[in-house]
Amino acid sequence: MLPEKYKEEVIKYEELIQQKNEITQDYNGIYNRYKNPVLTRNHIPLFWKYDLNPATNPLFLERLGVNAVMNSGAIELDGKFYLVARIEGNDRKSFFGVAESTTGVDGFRFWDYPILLDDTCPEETNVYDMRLTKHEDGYIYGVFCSESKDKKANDLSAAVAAAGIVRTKDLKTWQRLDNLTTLHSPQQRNVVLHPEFVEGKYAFYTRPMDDFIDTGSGGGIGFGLCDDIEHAVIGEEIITSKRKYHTLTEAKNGAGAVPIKTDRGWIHIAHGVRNTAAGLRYVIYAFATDLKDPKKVIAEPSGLLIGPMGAERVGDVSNVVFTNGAIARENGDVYLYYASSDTRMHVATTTIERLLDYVFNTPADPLRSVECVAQRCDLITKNLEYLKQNQ
Ligand code: M1P
Repeated sequence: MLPEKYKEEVIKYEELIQQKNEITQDYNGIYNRYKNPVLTRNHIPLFWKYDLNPATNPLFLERLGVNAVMNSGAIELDGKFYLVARIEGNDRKSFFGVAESTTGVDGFRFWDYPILLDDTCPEETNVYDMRLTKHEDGYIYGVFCSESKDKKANDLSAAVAAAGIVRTKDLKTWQRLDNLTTLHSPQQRNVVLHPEFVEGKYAFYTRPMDDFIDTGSGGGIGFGLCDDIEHAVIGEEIITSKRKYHTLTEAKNGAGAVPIKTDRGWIHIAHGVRNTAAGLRYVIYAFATDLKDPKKVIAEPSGLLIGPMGAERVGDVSNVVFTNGAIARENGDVYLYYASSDTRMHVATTTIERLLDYVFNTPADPLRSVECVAQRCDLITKNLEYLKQNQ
């Protein structure tokens, strides 16, 4: 017999999954935000957390709780929306699970089992933040952070971040490949595989780092080529989107979603980090690169695209929004998936047309207050003139 409490919890769970999402009142013309997160820890199936058998769990206690569902890779397959979410257990270890929806803004439901990766790295303690690339070679690649203890450092929390690589055709069977080796960067996180060959090679956006938290001398988002995806090695990493003083990327930045191909260039949705008295603040920003040379930045709108708002500001790591997945549909609709405060997943919807307008027509950051005011005064003057003539 199933416990009565289980039946009550199933009703609450089904109500949550079937809850319709709504666009909020916030307007910026660039994208819509939504009232409800698309994935939270409450979206985790009860049978992942409870032992349902009263003989072994007479008090119906949660046995393996889940703390957060966040940073998710995203992909559309056969008209359905899939998120490969980072699920963090109460034990602090993260793993991946596939959640599926027909609308992309609500109704996400996890498949019965999380993804069990091949155990090929005995040193690996944690995995997280998978980016999903539909590559022109026919595979879907998942590139994620593979974290191990740094045994050389005299600090219990010291860790080493590397990029793990898996591939699949159906999100069900995954083949683990060698971790990425970057010859000139001791650590890597936020690595993204470009969807097309560049100069006949696999192309990765990297994030050169000297240390697990600090990027140190790493100047921004890197770009490197490799011949063999099964044993991927990158030599030179050329910086594409640079970190800049007194901007949102001052402390660090990192590639986010797989770049979106448009007729005017690749649109990149990334994250930038600055330090504050309250700790690191993570926001999402966008830029465009050249269609033929995807490392060459051709448009850099000023400022942030998405920043944490309202309840998004609070969570396990507060004041953070982070993206590692977007879906651009054939009809031009774009779904940007982002996590808030390392706790839950949201969606923002827009279109290629609006993203292109934003990326190419938002003025660039002049980098100094006085010039930023001049930029704004120029807009005000034009608007006041226009209002005078049209009222
Ligand atoms: O806690 C915020 C984010 O911190 C890391 O991002 P970065 O490597 O740019 O510092 C990641 O671990 C990410 O998972 C996390 O959301």
